[in-house]
Amino acid sequence: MSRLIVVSNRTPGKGPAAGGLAVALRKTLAERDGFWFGWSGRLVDRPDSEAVFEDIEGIKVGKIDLTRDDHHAYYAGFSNSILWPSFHLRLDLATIEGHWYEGYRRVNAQFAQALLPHIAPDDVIWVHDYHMIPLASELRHLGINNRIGFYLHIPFPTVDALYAIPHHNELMRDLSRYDLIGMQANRDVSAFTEFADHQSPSTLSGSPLKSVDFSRTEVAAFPIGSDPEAFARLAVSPAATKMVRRMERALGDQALVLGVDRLDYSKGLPQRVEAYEKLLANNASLRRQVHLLQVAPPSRDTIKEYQETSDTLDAMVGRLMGRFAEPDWQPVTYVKRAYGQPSLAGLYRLARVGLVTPLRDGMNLVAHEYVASQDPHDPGVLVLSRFAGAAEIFEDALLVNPFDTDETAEALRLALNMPIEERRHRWERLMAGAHDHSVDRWAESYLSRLAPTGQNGQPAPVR
Ligand code: ADQ
Repeated sequence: MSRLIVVSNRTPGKGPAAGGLAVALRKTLAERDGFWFGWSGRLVDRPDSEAVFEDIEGIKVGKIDLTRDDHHAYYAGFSNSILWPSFHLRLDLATIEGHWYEGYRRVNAQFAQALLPHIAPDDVIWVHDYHMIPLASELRHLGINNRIGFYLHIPFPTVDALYAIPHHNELMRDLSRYDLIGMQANRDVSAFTEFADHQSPSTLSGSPLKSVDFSRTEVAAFPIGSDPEAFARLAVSPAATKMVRRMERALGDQALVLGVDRLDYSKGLPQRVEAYEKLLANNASLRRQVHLLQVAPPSRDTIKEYQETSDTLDAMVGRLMGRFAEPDWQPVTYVKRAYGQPSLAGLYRLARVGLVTPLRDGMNLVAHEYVASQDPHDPGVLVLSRFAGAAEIFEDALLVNPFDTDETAEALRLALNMPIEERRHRWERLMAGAHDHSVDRWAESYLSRLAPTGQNGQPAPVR
C-alpha cells in the first residue's frame, strides 16, 4: 500500500486526540505508514527551511515554523478574513487587504519546499482545507507528479461569492492541480460544477477571467462524520455520567436544550438565542420547564468580526435573562469554555433537544455526536439547520431555516413535546445515518478513490 502524507494547517498534539478527524487520520496513518505535516504553532524571526519530525503517540509528525507576519497574512488574513467569510456567504464580514494573498502563497510555497525532500515517488498526498489550496500547484512546480488530493471541510461558495474573492481565478487554477477534490455535501459539488461550467471560454468574452481546465480533476462529495460507536460508549462512561449527575441536580425537572459550537458567526448563535426567546415569549407554560445551555468557547478572537459576534451574544443573553429570569429561575446558561469529549457526550445524552442551527456549515460534527450519544430507549430530538452539510444526512431531524427564528422557535416547541414513539423512530434513522457516514468510512472512501490499488498493488486508473 502507498504511504500516506496528510497535510493540514495544524498537526495533532500530544494527549488524547480532540476530534474524530484526528483519531481517524491517526488510525489511517498508522495503517499506511507515512506522516502528518503542518505548522508547528511556533512563530520565529527566521524559520528553518527544514521540517522537524517527531513521533507523537505512534505517528510521525513533521512541522515547520512560520514568521509572525507570514502567519498573520496567511491565517488570520487571507484564510480567515477572506476565504472563510466568502465561502460561508458572509461577504459583509470579509476584510480584504491585498498583501495578505502574497503571505498566503508564501506560506504554501514554504510548506511545499519543506515537504519536498520527504516525498517518495509512490506516496499519496492528502491536503486539508482552505488554508492550503495552492499547495498542489507549488508541489507540481517543484516536479511532484504523485497523486495529490484536497478535502474542503467548509462549504464551496456560490459563483458570485467566489468572484468577490481576490485572485479567485488563480485559486481555481490551483484546485485544478489536484487529482481529487473532496467536498462535504452534494450542494458543494453542484456549486463547484456551476463554477466550472460558468467559466468556460465561450461565456467569458469581455471578462478578465481565463478558463481553468478541470479535465484532470475529479470532484465528489465525501461527507465527513464522527465515530458513533466511540460516542455511544463515551456517553455512558463514568466521566460522562458524572457530568450528567451534576446537571440533573442543577436542572431538576427542566428539559435541557443544548447548543455546542465554536464561537463563530457562521454558527448562527444570535439567531438561536432569538428563537429561544420567542419560544419563551410565546409559550408561558414552558418557562421554568426548559433550560438552554449554550457552550461556545471563543475562537479566532484576534479577528474583529469574531469579537463583535461575542459582544452581540453577550448582549442578547443579558437581554434574555433580564426579560425572563426570576430570583429562583434562569432560562439560560452560557459558558464560554470548551469541554472535553466525555463531558460533551454526557451533556448530549442528557439534552432533550440538540439545537444545531448554523447559518452555513460544511458538515457540523456536533449534530453527528449528539445523535450518537442518545439513549436508544429515550432519545432526544435534533433540531438542525437546512444549511449544514449534515442536513443531507439527517433528513429525520427537525430541519429549520435558522434565519427564520419563528420557524426555529416552533421546531423547538415540537421537539419539546414530541411523543417518545416518534422520538425513537426518528432517532433510529438518524443513528443509521451516523453509522453510514462514520469518520472511518469517510477516510476509507476518500483514500480508495484517491489511490485505488489494483491487484498488483499499483494505483488503478481512476478515470
Ligand atoms: P468546525 O467549524 O470547528 O469544523 P464542527 O464540525 O461543528 O465545526 O466541530 C468540530 C469539532 O469541534 C467537533 O468534534 C465538536 O465536538 C468540537 N467542538 C465544537 N464546539 C465545541 C465546544 N464548545 N466545546 C468542545 N468541543 C467543541 C469544520 C467545519 C465543519 C466540519 C468540520 C469537520 O466548519 O462544518 O464539520 O470542520 O470537517
